[in-house]
Amino acid sequence: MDLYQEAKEIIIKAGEQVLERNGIEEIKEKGKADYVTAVDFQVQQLIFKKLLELDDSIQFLGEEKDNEEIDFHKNIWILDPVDGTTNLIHDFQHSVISLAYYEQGKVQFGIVYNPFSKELFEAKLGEGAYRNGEKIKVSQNENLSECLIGMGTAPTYRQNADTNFKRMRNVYDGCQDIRRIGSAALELCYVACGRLDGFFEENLKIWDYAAGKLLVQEAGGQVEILENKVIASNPAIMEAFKKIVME
Ligand code: 2AM
Ligand code: CA
Repeated sequence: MDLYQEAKEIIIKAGEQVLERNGIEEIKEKGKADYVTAVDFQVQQLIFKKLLELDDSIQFLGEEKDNEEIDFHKNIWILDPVDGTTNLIHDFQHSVISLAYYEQGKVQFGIVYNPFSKELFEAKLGEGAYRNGEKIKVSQNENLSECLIGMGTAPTYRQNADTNFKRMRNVYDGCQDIRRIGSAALELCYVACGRLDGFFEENLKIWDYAAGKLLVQEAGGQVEILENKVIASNPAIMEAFKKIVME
């Protein structure tokens, strides 16, 4: 059995449930601006049930569950059933399922699927990154002034808004323009395929970036996780970009 192929099929199938948005009106606020809907729970449940049928020895780490028992010395599925929940609530059509498989201290493969655009981003450790079967590469822009940068607002940490927006202003002053898509996993995929030259967000969780990080690296880019900040870009601008966001 090919765990990777099977997982991919499970994710694509689960995408149908995201598209249906059944139960989207059942919204809970887990914290300030931190939402979960019945769709998030249903999709997580469906995927974990299917993955369990594949191999019941692999642990599950998922956004919508208690992950206290996870042993990082053993194998783990890392799932965000809906990355971009606020987008899904508003039918903004930029939400993805993000799944990573972690073994021997490393993410071995990552799959990010946007059911709205039917774009599937995938990467296996050491084997490159792909979008719908075609190899992808990070951009080659060398000057930050020519770069399009994705930046998250870390919406659940409103107390940091002044700092976040000041940082965003600093990046904006140094680059061509900024974008805010609302799904960290998708933004990392956009860095991987060169639509964005860089991405930054603070206070992300492992399920937001586990798959996307591998995608960027396998597409020739760099990802640094520093002080709870995720910085991703093509290698040429990394130092200049990092300097601004870490100021
Ligand atoms: P989510 O939609 O799965 O919550 C938006 O700024 C990005 O940050 C999204 O990828 C969003 O993921 C993530 N995000 C927002 N609040 C979060 C939280 N409390 N924990 C983890 N990720 C969060
Ligand atoms: Ca989520």
